[in-house]
Amino acid sequence: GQAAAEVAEQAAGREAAAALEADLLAGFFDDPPTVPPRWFYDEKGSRLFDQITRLDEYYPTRAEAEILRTRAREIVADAHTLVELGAGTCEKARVLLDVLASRTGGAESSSAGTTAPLFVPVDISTEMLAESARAVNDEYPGLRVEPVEGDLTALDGPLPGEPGRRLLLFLGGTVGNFTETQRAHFFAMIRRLLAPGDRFALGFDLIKNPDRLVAAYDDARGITAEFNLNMLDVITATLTTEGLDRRDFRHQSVWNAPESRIEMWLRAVRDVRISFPTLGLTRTLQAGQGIRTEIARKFQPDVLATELAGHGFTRPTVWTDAAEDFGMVLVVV
Ligand code: AVI
Repeated sequence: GQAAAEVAEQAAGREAAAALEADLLAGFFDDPPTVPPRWFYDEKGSRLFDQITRLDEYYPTRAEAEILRTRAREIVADAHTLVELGAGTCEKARVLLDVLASRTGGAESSSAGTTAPLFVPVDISTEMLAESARAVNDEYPGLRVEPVEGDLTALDGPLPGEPGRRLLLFLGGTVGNFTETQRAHFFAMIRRLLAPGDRFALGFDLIKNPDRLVAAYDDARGITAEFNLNMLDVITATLTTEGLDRRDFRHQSVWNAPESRIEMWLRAVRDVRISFPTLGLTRTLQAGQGIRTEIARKFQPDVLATELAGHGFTRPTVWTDAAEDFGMVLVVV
């Protein structure tokens, strides 16, 4: 009943506070201070990100959709299971699900003794996962849907589906939000999850004119600024803080050419002093000093194919959209 729900909510709140404390200890007291991007995504942050994907300035979502649309058959090929990491609303994978569902006899094939193709959305947000899995289930009666709840950087398998006929998807260019080390861990984890014959499709953003890159992360309507500043609200809602006030910060999007990445910063507009009583720690920032909240690495077309080869993936295919704004690499185990 209600009491049980409250207890569960309190436990989730304590867990979130502990996770945020660990993330702050790992980066907020460094120079520069950093907070990982996962703290953007409370309900409001997820809604703002959804708006970002439809902004004029934010081309990645549309460019990737173009690749998926034009290459859907090649990407799905003879896969029988489609696993999507960070599936969210499952919107991006639909054009691939269309192919997966159409190619099979649906109910016919199951009566013939073979199982229906399988879709496995993986996401950390339980509610969104349940909701979008239900929607896919209703829309594609010929598919089985088996949602998996989990942190996509720490999956330990085994993955559902027939080994050798699985296609793992990691879309949206989220790989760009990882550091080089995080990326190496991630690729090693993916390789462990997959079996010979399984394939992996990865969407990534391409290097381009810095003005366009900066604008994609600093739109005229200020949606991305609000998305960035919302992180401070998420922090104060998750943990007891003193002196942390979003009015003391402004959003900034910077192209870091040597690192080939966009960086999102929250710049202090005056001297601030932020305390975390449960950590017993205080951090001061002078006016102009910033907190780095996200990196978004942009790649040369072949870089990830080469990195993936180092992790035991073979036979890379690389596609881009017609404007060459965004790329996708497909590799085989
Ligand atoms: C989720 N990720 C791929 C987005 C990106 O483009 O790096 C997050 C984002 N941050 C600001 N705008 C979008």
